[in-house]
Amino acid sequence: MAFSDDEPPHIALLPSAGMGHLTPLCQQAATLLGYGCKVSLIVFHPMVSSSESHFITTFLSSFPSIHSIHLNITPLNAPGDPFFLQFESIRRSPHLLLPLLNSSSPRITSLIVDMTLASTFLPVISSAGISTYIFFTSSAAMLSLCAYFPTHINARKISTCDMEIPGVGVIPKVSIPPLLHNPDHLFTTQFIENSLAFQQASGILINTFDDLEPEALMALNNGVVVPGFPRVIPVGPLKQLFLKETSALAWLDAQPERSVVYVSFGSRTAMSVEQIRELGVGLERSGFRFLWVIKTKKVDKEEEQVLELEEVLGEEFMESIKAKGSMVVRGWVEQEVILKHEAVGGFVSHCGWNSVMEAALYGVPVLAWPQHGDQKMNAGVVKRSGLGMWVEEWSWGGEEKLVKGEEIAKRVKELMESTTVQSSAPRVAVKAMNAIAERGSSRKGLTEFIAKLKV
Ligand code: UDP
Ligand code: G50
Repeated sequence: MAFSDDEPPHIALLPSAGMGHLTPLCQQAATLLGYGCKVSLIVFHPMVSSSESHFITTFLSSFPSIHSIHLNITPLNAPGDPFFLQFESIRRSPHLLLPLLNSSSPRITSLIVDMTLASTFLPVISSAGISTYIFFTSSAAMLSLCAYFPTHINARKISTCDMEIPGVGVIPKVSIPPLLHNPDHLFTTQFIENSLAFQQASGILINTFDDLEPEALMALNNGVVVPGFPRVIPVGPLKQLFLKETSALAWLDAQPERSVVYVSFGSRTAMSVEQIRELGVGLERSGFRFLWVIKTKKVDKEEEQVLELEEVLGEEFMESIKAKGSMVVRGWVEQEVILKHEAVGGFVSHCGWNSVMEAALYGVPVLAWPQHGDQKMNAGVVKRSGLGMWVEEWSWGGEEKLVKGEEIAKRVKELMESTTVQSSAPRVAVKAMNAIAERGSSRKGLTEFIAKLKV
């Protein structure tokens, strides 16, 4: 892209904690670099998980022209979700960033900040004369909920009932992120403050595309959800980075086309041992070969201190998995490589938004099993778009009642054998590819965004 006076805009990106936030912001950084922008990435240390530290090291060495700004923060010593606590420590650090932004050369013209950090960074950055954009790493459905939430709370005082989002529809109480039912929770106060701060932003970039979520995007951009809401710019699916090979590749290469079920609940979801065992039974009884990534701890660093897989699943089961040619792994796999592989015919997913967008890009049918947070909102998108199916009775990760192996087997078979979902998911991939092709909606949105950045 050519810039008017040969001076490209200098954009700084500010990711938040967790792979689900770090990955999309880095993907966006790589894309902007490809468009000829000067790009800086702000990195806070120490990070919560080993996956984040490994990822950032590989990313920065793969893109040496991305300038990195490293800042040290003091982790909060308090009980609670380590990722949410890290959000909070970063949220308390805008003063560390300000002098660096002011002294950067060439001058930083715009900042793209993760939505979880918006309310504390936006006022400080804007006062330095830098235009600020939000990056929303979840679905447009979730953005509409987030945008409307302060109004909903004001009208109802409590969030214990269904929520009607103007232009989007009624969100049943059970689909609202559970923490939002507690108005005193740190996550909820951050959520409301961020939502209100969005209104001060110059725009909101989001990893989705027009054809995937037309209603929610239209309602947001027509001011139906919140009058005067900033422009929401869908830029997804994001550029895949393919930083590493994955250990499962050789195994996948040996499998027939569309024959494997890939099972993963993202980077930070640990299921109960009981539910893991039922899932194992279900996968086996489905009769399909599977590639299953198991996590028993929320933070990967703690994974070494826990039970061996044999202890979780039983030696007999592990033997039987081996004999039938399936694969169980613990720890990190390169999901992009797996979903792109032609041997994969279905994805049992928690519906973290990045996973949903990756499945959409490669047309892999999803069996949605939301575990917490925004994942039911995302599972709704999976179902409505034809990308996959969602068994709503399973509830949050089988938390209220264990989902039995028999039931899981039935649904996995349905996922792999249903001609409806097996043909509708690839159609979603065609739309995803169109969105990022020349003259596609996401490509257009991004080009217009870059063109508007003042130098
Ligand atoms: N991911 C991966 N390998 C793993 C687990 C996760 O590559 O073993 C990637 C996945 O492809 C996605 C991100 O990490 O890009 C996880 O984000 P998502 O929104 O799907 O879920 P979260 O981990 O935030 O719950
Ligand atoms: C992560 C998580 C739970 C959860 C969400 C996560 C979201 C996304 C939207 O990202 O709901 C969001 C907006 C503003 C904010 C936090 C999250 O401050 O584990 O619900």
